[in-house]
Formats: sequence, C-alpha cells, structure tokens
Amino acid sequence: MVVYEIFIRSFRNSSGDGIGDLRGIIQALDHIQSVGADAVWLTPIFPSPSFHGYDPTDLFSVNPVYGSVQDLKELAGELHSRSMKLILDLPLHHTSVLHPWFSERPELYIWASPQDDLNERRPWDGGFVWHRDPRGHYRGFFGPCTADLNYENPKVLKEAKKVIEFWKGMGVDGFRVDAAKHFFKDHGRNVELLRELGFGDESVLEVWDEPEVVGSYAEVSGVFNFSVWGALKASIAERSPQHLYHALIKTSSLLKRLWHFLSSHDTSRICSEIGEEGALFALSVISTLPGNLVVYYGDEICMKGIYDPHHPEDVSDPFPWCESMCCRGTALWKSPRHNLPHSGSSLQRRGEFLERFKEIIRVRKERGFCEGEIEELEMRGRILRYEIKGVEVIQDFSSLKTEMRRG
Ligand code: ACG
Repeated sequence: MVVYEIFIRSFRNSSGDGIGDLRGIIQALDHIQSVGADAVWLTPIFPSPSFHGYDPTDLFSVNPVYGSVQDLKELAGELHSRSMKLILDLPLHHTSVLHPWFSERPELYIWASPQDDLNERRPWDGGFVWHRDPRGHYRGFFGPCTADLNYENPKVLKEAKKVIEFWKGMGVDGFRVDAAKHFFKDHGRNVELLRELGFGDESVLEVWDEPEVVGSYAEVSGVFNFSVWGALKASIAERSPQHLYHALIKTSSLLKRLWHFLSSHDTSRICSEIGEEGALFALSVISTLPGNLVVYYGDEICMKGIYDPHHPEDVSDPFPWCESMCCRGTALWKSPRHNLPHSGSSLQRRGEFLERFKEIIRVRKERGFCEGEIEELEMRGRILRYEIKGVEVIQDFSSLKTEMRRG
C-alpha cells in the first residue's frame, strides 16, 4: 500500500476560511491518487485546542473547522469508490486537559501516588511528566496540556473500544495509533492492549524506537520503520551504504509489517535534509522494499521543512497549490515558513520533480515490491545490492542512482 499522510489543517481548504478541511481533501483526490496513493492517513481530525489536534477534547466528533462527521463519511465513500482506504490518526494515550472527562471523570486519568517521582522527565527532551492540579499531580507525558488515560481502569479500555467502533462505523478502514509504546511502561502490556483493541494489518502503530523494541509490536500490526528512515539518511549523507545495510539486516524479520517513510509531521522534510536528488534516491530505495510506503503530503513536490520542537508547524506549511498561494484551496492558516510564495516551490512549478517521484512509485506498484522479500543482500564498497521479486536492485551511494535488472 502507498499511504499519503495529510496534515489536514495545511492541505486544502474548501470553505474559504483558510483552514484545510475534509471537503478540501475530497476536492484533491485526483492529485492524491495521481501520486500513486492507495490510502490516506489524516492527522487528528477531532476537536482540540491545538493546531495539530494530538490533544483531543472529544474523540467522537470532528473539529468543526475541518467539517462534520458526515463530511468524513463522504470522504470515506469517495476513497472507497476509488478502491482507496481511509486511515485516521488516533491519539488514545491521552486527551487534552480541556476534555470534559478530565474535570468530570478524573478516575479515567493517571494521578501521582506517594511513591511516584514528581521530577520524572521525558527521556528524549527532559520535559516534566507530572503536573500540578488542585486534585493532585496528573501524568501528562507529552506536557501539561495533555493528561494520560489510565488503562489500568477497565472504563478507559471500554471507551477506547467505543471510539474505534464508532469511526469504523463511519467507514474508516484503519488507524495510525499515536504514542503506541507509552500506554504502559512495559512493552509487553502495550502489545497486549493493542491486540485487545483489535488493531491489525490495516493499521499502523507509532513506536519510535530501535528494532529490538519495535519487533514485539510488529506481531500485532504495522509499524513505522524509524530504523531504516534514520539509517538511509545517514547513508546518503555519508555516501556509504553501511548504515542502511545494517538497518535492513536488523529489520529483515519485520519487513512485511514495516511502513517506510521519508518525512512526517514530526520530522524535517527529506528535501530539506538531503536535497532533491537525495530525496528521489531515498524514495527509490524505500520503494524497492517490502511493506507499505508513506508519502508525507508535499514531499511529491519537494516541499521544504526543518523540524523545530518549539515550532513543529514549520514542517507542515500550507500545500502550495499555486505560486502566489492566493488561489482557491490554499490553506493559509499559517504563513509559509520554508515554501514561500513565488519561490518556485508550488505544484504549478514542480512538474518535473513530481513526474520523477510518480514514476518511482509506479514502478514499485507495477513490480509488486510491497509483497516481495529482500534476497541476496550484499554491500560492495559504495554499492548496495539485493534482489526482490526477481529484480536485481543496485543502489549506488556514490552517484545516488538506482539501477534495476530483471533477474
Ligand atoms: C507522537 C505524534 C506527535 C504528537 C505526540 C503526542 C506523539 O507523532 O506529533 O505530539 O500526541 C516521542 C514519542 C512519539 C511522539 C514523539 C513526538 N510522536 O514516542 O509518540 O515523541 C526518541 C524516543 C521516542 C520519541 C522521539 C522524539 O525514543 O519515543 O518520540 O525521540 O524525537 C533514534 C532512536 C529513537 C529516538 C530517535 C530520536 O531513532 O531509535 O528511540 O526517538 O533516535 O532521538 C504532538 C505535537 C507536539 C506536542 C504534543 C502534545 O507534535 O509538538 O508537544 O502533541
């Protein structure tokens, strides 16, 4: 499957209020399908006080700025009529502290007990995890605006199952499970919970970790291939295949369950990191791997974006449908940060890059690589060579060129 990740607020506006919305996506389905997508992954569509929506205040409705539940059903219907699938980003690990549950049903959340260390920090950025409230200290792993749901309480599991059933009833085919490794501290318990919630092949778990950790989650559902993503960029930067070679070896047992990607709403955009030729070469690498392939909206026209944890919106500029960015459909909820008007970065002007991008994905689909197996993997100097579906693939990390020969 080729999945197109849409940061809904920035993609396409249909209502004229400048905020990307569900009907705008319906209007843009020809473009999305032309890239080669078989599915669309929407970042959170729920009511939320933030621009990103990963802190929902109601998991059973659509943020009115994005449209209605009826619009979501129509989008699902349009996708299904094109034999495409709809995947919803689902933050079930926490809610916003402004969610009515937080004030009305505190038992659904995690409150500090005397043995908890109130100075506990997030390992990757040192952010505090416990936050003060008149009722005690609540756990908000992703900051004070979020409150973590307590899956030790059966009522929480019950609510989560109701959320999943509700959206499946609206035509949603699968989910991108946010923060999937954080429900419990123990990975084994997380895997059991995710299995209990019924996520399967049509869904993907966000487990941003090393393959040794990700592996147990891959027994339940799809998982993002953070390992190959990091290794591929390093190999291209150093013009040496060894990082990628070792990452492929480490993830070889998971390959069919892996969702490969080059950019996301949490990372810098591939074109900013390794340039146009690097980005196309990186695509031609992941497009010859088994599993699913995710395209972050705008990467097909080489949109730029540098991730800044204090300004995460910098990697989710409005999609530049035209050079002036004043044309119908532009979601100018924020000023473009890295893809400025009249900079030559719009869909109007990126035709040549777009055609090369599409061709790489077309070949992947034509050869059926997503169902293949990597065989005869070997590294010779700056060349990485392997076979898949009877095709010999030669990835040259000095020239950044891919060559394919029929086996
Ligand atoms: C998800 C969403 C993100 C969202 C939230 C909260 C979670 O995609 O948009 O934030 O709902 C961690 C979590 C992820 C989380 C990211 C942002 N993403 O695990 O679920 O943070 C290390 C850690 C990872 C960590 C990562 C962050 O291990 O756990 O992800 O750092 O950079 C190698 C290592 C790997 C290591 C990397 C990077 O790859 O193998 O382990 O990852 O290096 O060092 C949203 C907004 C936020 C807002 C929040 C409330 O985007 O801005 O604050 O909501």
